[in-house]
Amino acid sequence: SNNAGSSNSGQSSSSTASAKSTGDGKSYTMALVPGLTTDPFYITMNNGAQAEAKKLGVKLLFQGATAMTASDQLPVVNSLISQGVNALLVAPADANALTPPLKTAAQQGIKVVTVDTSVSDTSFLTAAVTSNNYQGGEAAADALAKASNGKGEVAVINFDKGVTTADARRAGFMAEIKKYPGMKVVADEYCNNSETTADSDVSSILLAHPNLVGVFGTNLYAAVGSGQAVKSSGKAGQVNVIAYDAEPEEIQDIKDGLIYGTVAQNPYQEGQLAVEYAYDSLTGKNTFPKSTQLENLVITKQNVNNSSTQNWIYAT
Ligand code: T6T
Repeated sequence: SNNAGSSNSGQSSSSTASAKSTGDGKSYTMALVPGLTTDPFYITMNNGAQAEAKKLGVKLLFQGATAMTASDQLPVVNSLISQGVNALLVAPADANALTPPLKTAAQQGIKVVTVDTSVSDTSFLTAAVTSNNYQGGEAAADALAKASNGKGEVAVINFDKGVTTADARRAGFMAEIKKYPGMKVVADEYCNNSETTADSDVSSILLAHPNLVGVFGTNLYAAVGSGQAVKSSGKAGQVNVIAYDAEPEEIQDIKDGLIYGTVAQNPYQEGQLAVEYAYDSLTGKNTFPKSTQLENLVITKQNVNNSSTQNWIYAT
């Protein structure tokens, strides 16, 4: 207790007091809690959110962990609630584990907006902003079927279980791939957001299924790791990788023929909208949609160099 100005304790301090002054509509403090702070997807989202916050004169914190787990997010969320932020924009790392503190926050008048991932019980949310992840999974299945002329064995490398985006992508993929009678899913695994695990999973799958024609990596870590495994097995071009997201490395992999295509999202706009809707709610303008699903863009060698595609590439 040597410096009141740097207090993180949640006790009264000047920064806590200003974050709580909700009456004037001018000094709102919001916090964006991403899935993980080091991920280009969430970095791009933060860029969009900060741009919108600046426009509206809102203070926006960006706080989270470097691992996408509920246990890493819980202390961050709890600390922001006790600091008295006006709005929490959060990408929950689990569809259920974050619900109790988020619900408490909403009961205290904090606007809770999920962005990217969400929660199973959405009743207490101010808004939910995400991409159409089910459609993204379907689009991945169509791209994989196209790349392999509608036949062959394929694998799915999911990034996590119990995360709404991951589960929706997998569900969309599994439903759509059934429409191709020649395609068969022979492996359905989880890499826990680790490129290294995705790499070793796919290396084993390639040994067990020498006729494999394709892999769907359901986020950037799953996809980049899958691409590495295909490359080191010497099967680039023979085993088609369909990725998710549009990190610069994935875009380069498409140009190099290591990844056949990717389902790109628009995290910048997700961040913008989350701030906008939270602000609208705080200022009593309740005309925004409660649930928003943005469109994806499938990027392949065909359109990777188009000027309109360049806007979809994530920041790092
Ligand atoms: O695919 C995105 C995001 O949509 C997902 O929820 C978690 O992984 C990413 O952040 C990419 O790493």
